[in-house]
Amino acid sequence: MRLINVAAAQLGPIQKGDTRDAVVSRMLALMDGAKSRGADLIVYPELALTTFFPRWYVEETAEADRWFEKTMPNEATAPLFERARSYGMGMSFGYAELTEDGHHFNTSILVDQSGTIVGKYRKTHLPGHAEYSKERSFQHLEKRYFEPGDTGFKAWRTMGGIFGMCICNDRRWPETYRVLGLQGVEMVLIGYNTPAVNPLRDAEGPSERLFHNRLSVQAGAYQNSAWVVSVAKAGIEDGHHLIGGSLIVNPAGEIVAEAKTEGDELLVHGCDLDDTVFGKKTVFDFARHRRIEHYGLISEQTGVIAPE
Ligand code: CDV
Repeated sequence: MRLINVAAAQLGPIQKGDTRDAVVSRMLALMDGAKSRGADLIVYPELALTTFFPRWYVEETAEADRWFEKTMPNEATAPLFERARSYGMGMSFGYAELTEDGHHFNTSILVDQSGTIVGKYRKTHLPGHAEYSKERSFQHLEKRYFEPGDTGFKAWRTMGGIFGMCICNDRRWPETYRVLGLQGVEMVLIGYNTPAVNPLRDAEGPSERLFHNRLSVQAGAYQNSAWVVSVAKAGIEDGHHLIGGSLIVNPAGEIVAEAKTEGDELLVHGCDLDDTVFGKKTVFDFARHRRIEHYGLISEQTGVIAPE
């Protein structure tokens, strides 16, 4: 048995005017709660330190730099690193990263139980659009403020297992989990900010979005025989509704814990990393069953080319 007690730390809404310090205080309160429930690892959502700023259009993108972190850890986040280290707790959270040479990424980090950043992932699948959109009832400007990530989907051996990360929209793409699965990933950590409605299609509302969240995460877990911990920033943020529905899913694809609120909420579950072995040695024993001679299109072609 290789037990890791994981805390999915869902955050409720963060308003435009909220300071980093106020957010970090809430994150620390969740970490204290996780400690009292014996957590070894705490997972926070995408862009955990700020409001979901890609919903706001600014003409000069440099004005959006105030939402970005130039270093990590930094003054605002140092208390998270210190407390996690003092608790011997691993940690993962997302933030907007501005690199020294001026690149902008939607990033997540994995911090081990000694407080060292052992993994960094930059979001690959950026949804939304780059210019102001009149057709939408609200903006989703990730393509304006971020570049597609340059890290790819890497897995890291740490904390007694093999861990990978992806961010929000990445969770909807089977390629994400499979690239991690091919590195033997045992636990995938995901953070998300998912608007409760589609700005182009009124019919797609909160229950459908929660369904797609479960569907994607459960499929990714099952098809790669890995634990998946998927954590929301939720609730009414700056007047805009984000779904909750944070999940911990086992390697059989079953939900073992699910958030009930749209506020700050902790899910804690003991995950045995050895539970990944059965699926990896049977139905999803990739080395025995995959037929890569038929998968070429997946990496050769981006969009659909229908038969004549
Ligand atoms: N932050 C995101 O990546 N959100 C997308 C929305 C735009 C659909 C998501 O996949 O949840």
